[in-house]
Amino acid sequence: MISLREYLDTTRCEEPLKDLIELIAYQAIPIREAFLSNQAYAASLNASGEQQAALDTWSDRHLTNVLQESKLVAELASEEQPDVVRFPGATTNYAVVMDPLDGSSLIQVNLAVGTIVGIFGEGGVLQKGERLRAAMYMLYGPMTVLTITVGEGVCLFALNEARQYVLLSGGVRMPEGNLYGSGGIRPDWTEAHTACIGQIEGEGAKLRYSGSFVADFHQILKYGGVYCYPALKKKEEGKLRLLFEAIPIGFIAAQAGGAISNGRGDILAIEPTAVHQRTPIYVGSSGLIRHIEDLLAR
Ligand code: AHM
Ligand code: MG
Repeated sequence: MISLREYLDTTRCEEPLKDLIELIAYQAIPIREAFLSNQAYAASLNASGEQQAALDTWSDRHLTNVLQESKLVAELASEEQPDVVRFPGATTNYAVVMDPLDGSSLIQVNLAVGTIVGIFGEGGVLQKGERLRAAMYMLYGPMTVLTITVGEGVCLFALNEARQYVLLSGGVRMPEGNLYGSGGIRPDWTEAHTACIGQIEGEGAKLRYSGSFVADFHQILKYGGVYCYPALKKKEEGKLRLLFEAIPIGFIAAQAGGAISNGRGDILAIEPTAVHQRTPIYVGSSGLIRHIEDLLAR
């Protein structure tokens, strides 16, 4: 059995980066525990008799505190916070971008949700995705699975009974496949996106969409296909965020041989201009993403 640290020791990562990755990965344990303790059980109040915080807010505060206390992070941008947070006491230059709990509307119905994180070296949080040092997500499904890349391919780890991450598979490759899921509702889709989806459905694409980007992407990573959240008629930039959702997941996709596009080109090459910038997303098998770019250009 290969632990997360043993794997990281085989990579080119420096010690503080390994420490930071491990620290973040193991926050899956308290976040998962919070699913139980934050539950609105019938006829009960929490210790102080107050309404429990929403889990996405709780996860954001928890991760922010842990990162600040670690002194391993200089700058943080979170989907749950309006502005970039700077930690003056930091001993490194790492900049972290995160969606503390993606797909949080699905917690109520006990479907899989996840935490998405990207780590830059020096230069702050407003950088192209291709400059990430590491990207990872923890998926809270039947198992807690960590998908991680440090730019040397993609590995999957699962938390075992001893609450240690153990390698499930290394050198993960995304196959060409025929699953697809698209956010937004059809009346809001552009003509180009509607035609594109009609075309790939005609070619045999099969619908899979849960409403949790992490869970939907994880399925695409394994079986191949495409996850999309397109430009909408009245919202050209779509819904998902460039920094917190698109680039960490896109970096993982690219490291697994897949691709991420805004419909015209590589999202990882976009220079971000604002922390909460949004982007249309097509992420999945590289052949299918190229095919979709061709269809959208027609
Ligand atoms: P969130 O970060 O507020 O949870 O929103 C992001 C989520 C993604 O997980 C998911 O793919 C998408 O929003 C679903 O949106 P929709 O309900 O419009 O399909
Ligand atoms: Mg999200």
